Amino acid sequence: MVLKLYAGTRAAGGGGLVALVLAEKQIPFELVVTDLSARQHKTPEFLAMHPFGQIPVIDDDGFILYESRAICRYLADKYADQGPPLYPRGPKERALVEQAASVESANFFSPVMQIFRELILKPARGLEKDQSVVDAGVTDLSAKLDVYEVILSKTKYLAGDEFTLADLFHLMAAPRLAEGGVDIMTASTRPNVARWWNDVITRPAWVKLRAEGIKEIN
Ligand SMILES: N[C@@H](CCC(=O)N[C@@H](CS)C(=O)NCC(=O)O)C(=O)O
Repeated sequence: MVLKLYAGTRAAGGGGLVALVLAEKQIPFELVVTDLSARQHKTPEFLAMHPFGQIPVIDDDGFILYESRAICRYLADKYADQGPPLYPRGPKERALVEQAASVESANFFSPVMQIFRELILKPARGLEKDQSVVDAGVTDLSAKLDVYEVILSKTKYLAGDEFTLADLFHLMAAPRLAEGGVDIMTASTRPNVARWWNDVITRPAWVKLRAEGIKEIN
């Protein structure tokens, strides 16, 4: 049975990450469009798959998995032999991916979401942004990116010289900060971060996903 992805159609958030792994590795899948505005993620059937009632979820021949980063790891591992090696199997190489992925979730994601909520989510809901919250998020994220600049002055990507899940996880929300007027990822004061970010956001599979939305692969 073909793998099912429960997500929206936009390449955004966790659904976007999973769709990118599927695209990079050309894994066939069926998209089960889950409309949050219709609360399709809170039905008893959906909650039986994902007790927190969120997207994305996959159903791989009866194996149900939620949490986008866990899904990405599972798919990249299962399909290790096709497409780019997003999740290397050697213990040291994998540990370096996990190190950079932990940095993403512990250091990067929180200030990105702080800015994202104010600049993208609140206006979309007709709410006023709080500039002081944006400023605090930018200060926090800037300090983290100063460290990224050091790391990326030594390697092409965050876990070495290959693009891996650790880089991919940064695409959860940060690509939309520029839309909100925060061009922090490509600031000229951090040339290595800017080089890395431009490389990541111009990967052909990501550009296609952003332009066309999530499309099934047969
Ligand atoms: N940590 C989760 C976050 C999932 C998440 O927040 N999904 C959002 C859409 S991007 C959602 O389902 N929101 C509806 C809700 O939480 O009720 C993951 O990475 O999968």
